[in-house]
Amino acid sequence: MKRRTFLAGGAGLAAAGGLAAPAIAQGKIEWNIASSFPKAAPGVGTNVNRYAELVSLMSDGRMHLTVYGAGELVPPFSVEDAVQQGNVPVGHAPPYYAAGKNPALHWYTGVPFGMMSNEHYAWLRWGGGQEIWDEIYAQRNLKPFYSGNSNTQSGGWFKNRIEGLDDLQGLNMRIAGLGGEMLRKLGVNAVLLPPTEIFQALQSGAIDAAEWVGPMLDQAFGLQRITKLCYVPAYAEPGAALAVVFNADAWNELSPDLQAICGAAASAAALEAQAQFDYHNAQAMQALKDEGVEFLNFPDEVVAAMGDAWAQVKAELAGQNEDVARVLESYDAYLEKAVAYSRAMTEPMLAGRR
Ligand code: PYR
Repeated sequence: MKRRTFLAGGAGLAAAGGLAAPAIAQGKIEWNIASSFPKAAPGVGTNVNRYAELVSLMSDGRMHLTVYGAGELVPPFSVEDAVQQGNVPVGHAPPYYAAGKNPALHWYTGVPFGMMSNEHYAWLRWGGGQEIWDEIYAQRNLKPFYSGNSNTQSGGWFKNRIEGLDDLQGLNMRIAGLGGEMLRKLGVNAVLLPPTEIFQALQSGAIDAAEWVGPMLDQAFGLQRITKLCYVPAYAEPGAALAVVFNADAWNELSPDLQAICGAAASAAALEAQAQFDYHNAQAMQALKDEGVEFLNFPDEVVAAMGDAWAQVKAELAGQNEDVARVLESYDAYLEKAVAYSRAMTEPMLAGRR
């Protein structure tokens, strides 16, 4: 692949359609960062804004990232492609929005019945997950960083009650990630719409149900104005990670101290995001209940069928490419121990709370 220059005169990006500000002026790096999400959205939008702010503060203004939200520079599901092609040096997206390129990317956002946010970061940081991620992304000239997690999501907003498996047949549902593949096996017509189209599609009747994130973001997007039935938790998305991704040529042109700052800013933004989701999801859940929303659990037969369907999806994907096989081996090795640990520590703790 032809290498693109990001710093020397800014010619690379300027030539690519003027999408970015000139890369360097008087020693100052001025780059754009394109997000998959509306930049005013709580959680996902806060995360990219805070990342850019931290980079600027930590570099004492030597590096400035201008944030562009969903669709402002590139469409929400094309962020990683745009970064790979060098049309923008940095992106912000959940890796599974690019899983059409490689299904292994699903495990870098979240998978059904998989890791929750704390476990996911533990795997990335200490369990070898980041090393495999770096290698997979290097194939596409990208350098990824974990920048946060929504924590366990809501299973979806449904227009009608789900009392058994029959109620899923033929249901048109917006859902992201491998949860969509899992539900397809149970008769759901799963569709992936960009976040900004969910409200309209649910309101118009184009879809009968929608999974987005969790109480804070679902409330911000107004889903409670369309239906009062919200099923929890999302077995499809026990956690969903966000990432900041650099074009590797751009990354390699940064000085070591700026590289360290860009990495540390992602970790700091991740910690803040986790706290923001935890705090405001709890607030929003109560506010939504006060508005008449019912938080319901999926019936046992539906949960059991989802588990079986997920086992099938996973078995089908396992043989698809070497990256999936490597990720699965590493991910599942830690997940097994993490589940045993949380059964011993977290579940009794939660059960004992009054
Ligand atoms: C979604 O698109 O559903 C996310 O959770 C990010």
